[in-house]
Amino acid sequence: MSLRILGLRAMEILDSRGNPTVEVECTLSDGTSARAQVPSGASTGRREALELRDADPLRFGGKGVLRAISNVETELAQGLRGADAEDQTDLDRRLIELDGTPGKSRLGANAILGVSCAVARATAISKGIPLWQRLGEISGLRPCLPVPMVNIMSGGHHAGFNIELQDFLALPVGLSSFGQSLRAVREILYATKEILAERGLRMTGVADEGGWGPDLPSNESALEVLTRAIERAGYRPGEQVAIAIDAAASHYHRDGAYHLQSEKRSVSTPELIALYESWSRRFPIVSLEDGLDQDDEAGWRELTARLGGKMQVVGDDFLTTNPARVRESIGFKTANAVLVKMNQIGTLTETFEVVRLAAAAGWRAVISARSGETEDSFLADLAVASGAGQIKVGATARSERLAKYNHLLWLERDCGLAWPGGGLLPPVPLGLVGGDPL
Ligand code: 2PG
Ligand code: MG
Repeated sequence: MSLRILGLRAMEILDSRGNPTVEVECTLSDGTSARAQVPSGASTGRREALELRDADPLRFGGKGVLRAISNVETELAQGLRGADAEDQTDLDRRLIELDGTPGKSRLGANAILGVSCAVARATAISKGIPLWQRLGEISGLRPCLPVPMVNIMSGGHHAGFNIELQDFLALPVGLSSFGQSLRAVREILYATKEILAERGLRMTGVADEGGWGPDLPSNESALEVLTRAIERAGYRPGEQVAIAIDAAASHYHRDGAYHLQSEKRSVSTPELIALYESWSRRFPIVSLEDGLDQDDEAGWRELTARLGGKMQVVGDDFLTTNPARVRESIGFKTANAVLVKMNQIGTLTETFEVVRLAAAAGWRAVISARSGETEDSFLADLAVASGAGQIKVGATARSERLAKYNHLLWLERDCGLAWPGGGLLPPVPLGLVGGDPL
């Protein structure tokens, strides 16, 4: 007899920033039940599916999610009662139809995603298979371990706009296992702390994703510090560990210019592209996310033409895990990689559709957490099942991040999964590693 959905419950829980978010519990006809927690971003793209919040100023400053909770327990529970839990595609289609809006704004993408994930997990448990395997059945993609793209220093929305670029990450492109890669980035995180302290940039806390949020003199200085930290930790920059940037450029783009206030200057699109080019000649950068504003289509095309041959040009706010946007971008050559965040689109089916589109176009995909995360390790299984080969979760600190990394350590040991390793990314041209002294 097929597995049916018996009931859905939801809870208003707190995320890693202490903001309310949604957790959904799904119970199946055989009595199995499982839960899934929904993350939440801070630097969100304009076209993301809607995260439904109550806007009641008397609760959590308006950030409560009781309406989303109630939507799960009433409309969604009634609408899905008796549905085939093993047919995730049909289930996600029904979720989309029940909502009935293009941006999932009536019932909330937070409510809908919670249901989509909780059903998948309950089904895995009921079938007695690991979650990554169940997600692999759904995705139809070839599973592999992901290389971790790890936050070391933060700026922008994640660190009070100390500097403008949001995320400076270490990407272990040339190590031979997930475990070794995790160790390397953890050592680089602490080497960075040492260097910052030597320069008098002590910090009392960490930024939203567990890395450091120092008051650096410029955006470029973060690249210089990170390159040195890779060396100090004993790794060869560019060869063993490279650099990824999430510029999150939409968040300081106004009136046609990018305002780098920490450096007291504003730059145009061509100037910013030239800056990235000059950085790519001096630092081992292999990935650039949201290098330009989410609406600067022409700029993205130019950026991809100029830098796409030597690095990943990744769309996050620009593409918002939206299959239609990704399809368009593939056609117009406005990027060559996509950041994949489940809650930007709201169902598992659409999330995997984006990865499949990327794979078919020869693009890369990076499975990503949000800056507001939970202790749920679902994303680790999703990354494996998608075969994307890269995961971005934040620093190797704070348990909402480590829940994913630590789970991947076990998957590496137990599941015989392929390791994409060094062949994953374009090599940094010889002679361009190390970064010139500033
Ligand atoms: C991003 C994410 C994660 P947020 O921009 O890539 O780093 O941040 O969840 O705040 O959108
Ligand atoms: Mg981003």
